[in-house]
Amino acid sequence: MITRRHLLVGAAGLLLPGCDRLNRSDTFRDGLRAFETLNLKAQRLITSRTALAREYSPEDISPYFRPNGNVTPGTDEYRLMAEGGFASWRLTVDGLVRRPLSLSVAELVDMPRRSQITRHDCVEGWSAIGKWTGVPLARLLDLAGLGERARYIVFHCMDRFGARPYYESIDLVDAYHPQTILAYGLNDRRLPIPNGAPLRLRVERQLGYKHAKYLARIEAVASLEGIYGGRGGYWEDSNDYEWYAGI
Ligand SMILES: Nc1nc2c(c(=O)[nH]1)N[C@H]1C(S)=C(S)[C@@H](COP(=O)(O)O)O[C@H]1N2
Ligand SMILES: [Mo]
Repeated sequence: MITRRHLLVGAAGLLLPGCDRLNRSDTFRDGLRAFETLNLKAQRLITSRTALAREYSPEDISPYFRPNGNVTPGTDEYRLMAEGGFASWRLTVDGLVRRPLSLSVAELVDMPRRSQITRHDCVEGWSAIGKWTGVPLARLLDLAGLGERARYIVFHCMDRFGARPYYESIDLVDAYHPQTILAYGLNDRRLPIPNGAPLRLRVERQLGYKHAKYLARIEAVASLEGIYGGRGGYWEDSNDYEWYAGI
């Protein structure tokens, strides 16, 4: 991965040997100018991935947060869990991690939390503003100890479309973004079933379909190859949706 530091160190490195002599060369100066432009472009690119999504104020919250896609996993197993207030549900964190985790809702609620009021944009052409509360994904990944070969985080859901389970994936830039949270709260209440109870992903720099609901398992992987259709998500596999759905 190219970091901003690499780029800056690279630029400084160019200036070190025999500055005076080199500065007299027009070719060198042109080259340096081109490099600076490239550096600036690369830096903007990185900044745009790490920038925060806009956060709104409580007055902006939509009176009704429209549910979309599956509005329940619809299985007997899920119905039983829901009846028991999701006390028997666990989130598994595994794959390329040093310490696999199994966490209850109560344990997640006890962890450091973040709330954010953001706008959800669906490709189908609607938006809604909601207040989400949950655990920063970065916290969980640090707790599990992400392995060195890990490049993507895969979110396995409890619902399906026909035979295909819903799933999604993001890279580590988004996984460690401060607004990427696993939400158990919507508008200061427990997450309703239609919106993904007991836990759903919020990845605020991307479109609605990336925000996986009904989470059961988070898996750290080196590659998306071999996971279902290999394109990193249910809609990516079945309908050619973009894997990176930036907004
Ligand atoms: N597990 C699961 N996650 C999902 C979906 C789904 O059908 N199943 N639909 C996606 C789509 S297209 C959108 S727009 C949002 C909708 O979230 P909402 O139901 O809270 O509005 O969830 C996304 N995450
Ligand atoms: Mo959507």
